Amino acid sequence: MNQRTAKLMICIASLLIGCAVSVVAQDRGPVILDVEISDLDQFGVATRVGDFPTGRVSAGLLTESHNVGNINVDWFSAGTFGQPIDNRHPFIGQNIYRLREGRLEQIGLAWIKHGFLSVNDMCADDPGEFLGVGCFDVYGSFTNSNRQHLGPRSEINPLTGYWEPLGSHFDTGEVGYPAAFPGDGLRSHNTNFFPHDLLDHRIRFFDADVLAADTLSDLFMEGFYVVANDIDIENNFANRRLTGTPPPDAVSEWIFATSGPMDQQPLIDTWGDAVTTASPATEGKVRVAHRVVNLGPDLNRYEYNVFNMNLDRQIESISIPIGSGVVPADIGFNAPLEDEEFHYSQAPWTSAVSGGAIQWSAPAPNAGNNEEFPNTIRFGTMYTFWFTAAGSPVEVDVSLDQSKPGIEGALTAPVFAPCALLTDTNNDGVVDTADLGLLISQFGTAGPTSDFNDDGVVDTADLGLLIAEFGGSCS
Ligand SMILES: [Ca+2]
Ligand SMILES: [Ca+2]
Ligand SMILES: [Ca+2]
Ligand SMILES: [Ca+2]
Repeated sequence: MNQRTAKLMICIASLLIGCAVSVVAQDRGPVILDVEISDLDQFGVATRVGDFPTGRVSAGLLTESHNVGNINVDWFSAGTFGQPIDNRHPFIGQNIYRLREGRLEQIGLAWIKHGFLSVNDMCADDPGEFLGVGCFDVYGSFTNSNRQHLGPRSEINPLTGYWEPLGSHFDTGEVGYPAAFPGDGLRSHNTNFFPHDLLDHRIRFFDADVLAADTLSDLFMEGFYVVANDIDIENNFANRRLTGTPPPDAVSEWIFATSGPMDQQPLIDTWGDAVTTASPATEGKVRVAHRVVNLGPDLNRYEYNVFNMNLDRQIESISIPIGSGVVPADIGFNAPLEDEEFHYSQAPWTSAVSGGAIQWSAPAPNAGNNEEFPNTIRFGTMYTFWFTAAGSPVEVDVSLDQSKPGIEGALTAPVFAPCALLTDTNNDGVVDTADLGLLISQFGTAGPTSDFNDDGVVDTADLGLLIAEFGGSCS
């Protein structure tokens, strides 16, 4: 009889108090800090600038969290005016997306919401400065769009959940107005009103970007929690479909209703032919999804989405091998316009086709425009890339370059691309001696398959092209 069985036997014999408590205490196990997002609702418009349908709108959404671990989680307020700033609280992200031609695109995001005061619903704990075990805490759309609690996402390390209050937005104040640089750690910025404009820091989107959705039910909201030491970030993200009703006149507002239940995963996980986490993921998670859309005989559109879940190092360029035999057309890019993250560029990424790959990269920051950092993919944002091309899809690895310094090199993830090599005569995905043999057998003739430069003869020029690509592979 082992110790536990003996204990249970004694419990059964006594039939009374004390036994259950001692068994639970023995089996409590390791400390688990785990917060999940438990509700997403009320996508509410706050303000607009400009008349519908050519204006711009700000909004917030309701989020609820749930402590599913076995330890209380810090939920301290950042503090009040003139007092030391406290960084022991969660951070909450808010996003809006659309489907356009079936392609998922992010069209808006808010600055990060700083959590404060857990109401501790559905449990025995009183409201306070921690989220109790098993407890829930909710913020309505109005609270999540109150600029008193919204700060730049770039101030947060999403991997560790750390935020440095000293010199932060809350310490120094609104950009463009008298500010106490470099800051003193005491809260100086603590208002929802002036000097903010009508749209500042909330989820912001253009009427035109919503109207460009495939239908007004192809809209989605997404919310997520950043919590220091959370052992599982997968349950911190949720999305939900929205249906938008346009304003009845130029100065009224959109109304958004939820459509279906909350779905506890990042929205990118619901889209495309496949989604994977880029590897290595030791410094944070980046999701990559792709979709291949057949547009007609031998013509496909290739679409890629990159969503940064909690990589602090940020992504500044991507490269997809397509070989030398593919000519991409209709190359496209979408990113949401960020709020005025201090010193970050907003410039669209540019594309280039070279070296057997198609690349997109963030342009260098424009110092003349007071930019210090490129338009990187920061946590909680998704950038979209696409092109059309002939040829059949094959599996290749997309390469993602990180912006901030760190340990790991480029991240990779498997996607489909129309990879083809100009001198891969036998179409087996590699240029090797088999292709060389075919060229030799056709040398001095018109071909038919080894006249790579289309000048009517297979000669040393074609041999040079093959040698330059020798050993090349799409995978
Ligand atoms: Ca979690
Ligand atoms: Ca201050
Ligand atoms: Ca070959
Ligand atoms: Ca030739």
